[in-house]
Amino acid sequence: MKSLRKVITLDEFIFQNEKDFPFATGELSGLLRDIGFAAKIVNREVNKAGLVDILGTTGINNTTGDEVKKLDMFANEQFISALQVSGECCGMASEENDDFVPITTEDSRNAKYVVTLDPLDGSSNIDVNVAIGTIFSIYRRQSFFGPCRLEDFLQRGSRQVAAGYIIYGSSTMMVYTTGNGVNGFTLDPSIGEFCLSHPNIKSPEKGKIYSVNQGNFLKFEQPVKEYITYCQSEDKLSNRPYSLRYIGSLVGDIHRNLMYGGIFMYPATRSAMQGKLRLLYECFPMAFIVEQSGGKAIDGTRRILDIDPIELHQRSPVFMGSNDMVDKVEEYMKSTMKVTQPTVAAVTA
Ligand code: AHM
Ligand code: MG
Repeated sequence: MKSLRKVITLDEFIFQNEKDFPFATGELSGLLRDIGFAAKIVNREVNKAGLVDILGTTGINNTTGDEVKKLDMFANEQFISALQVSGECCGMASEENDDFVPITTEDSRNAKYVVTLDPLDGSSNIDVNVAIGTIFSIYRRQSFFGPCRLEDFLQRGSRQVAAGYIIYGSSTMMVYTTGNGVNGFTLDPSIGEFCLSHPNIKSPEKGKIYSVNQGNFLKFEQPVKEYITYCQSEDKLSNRPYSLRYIGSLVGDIHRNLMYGGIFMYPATRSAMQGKLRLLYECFPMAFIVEQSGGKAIDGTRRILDIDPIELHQRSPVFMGSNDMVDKVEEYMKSTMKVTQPTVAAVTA
């Protein structure tokens, strides 16, 4: 007879794990459940994207200049309203909004947490059925009470209490961490529940995939070019050349590399010295997940999670994934810096 395994739903898992945190009051659990619920609604609309008149652009540009698609706005509104009624969160900052949104209702204004959010990342892929995703981070507020303030959002990545993503792909998954490993849940559409499918995700130590927009090659800094050339060159011992895989959808690229091992890079270019990706909405949460799965995330020379943000929509170059690959690119970045930085003797001569 086929052995039966108990299905653990996201809600059950969150509840079980709450008991492992001493003094847990259930607020963080409530918040994670609310995010999971909003994700199901967004998933329903993403699945219908080809059918209803929700596709196409609004013609409006978001804060960082990208064209906003209708589905982005729907996802943004959906997550904002889920958080507004949650009662566990005093404000949120979204990639789609210029400024943070305080929640000032009686229930929420003194709540402990703030959330940062990229409601629908990779939106240029919506029209062509490629995986897209939602990315979120949760922080404990810095201010003590009353409406949240900017300082509540401008915290370094290492202060995240939880982070996760939802991937709307061939199946829909929610992957998250509360700093105690990474777990993945697949949405079973027949029962409408996220079920634990990938417990304790560990990214392979050694990767074989590099993910980068290679069209920008000529615009990259020299050490990045050299690292890419290293990935392409033959070496039996280290299993090179590595395979290039790039969807252009951060959640999809990171999720695949988490499963198979690899490095994701969005380096600085001549025209975008800070790269493209946003520190708060994309780099911090993904770096937290990657580190919690055993990997590493840097901006070239610094640990991503140690960067102190100075503005909500700040961007950062990013290199993250399997340890051995990130170590290698860091070696290239640091060795070139040593060569190009003038020594004290040279300066004083
Ligand atoms: P978005 O937030 O406007 O959707 O842009 C972010 C996306 C990421 O998902 C992806 O990693 C990156 O942009 C791809 O950029 P490019 O097309 O320049 O390679
Ligand atoms: Mg984005």
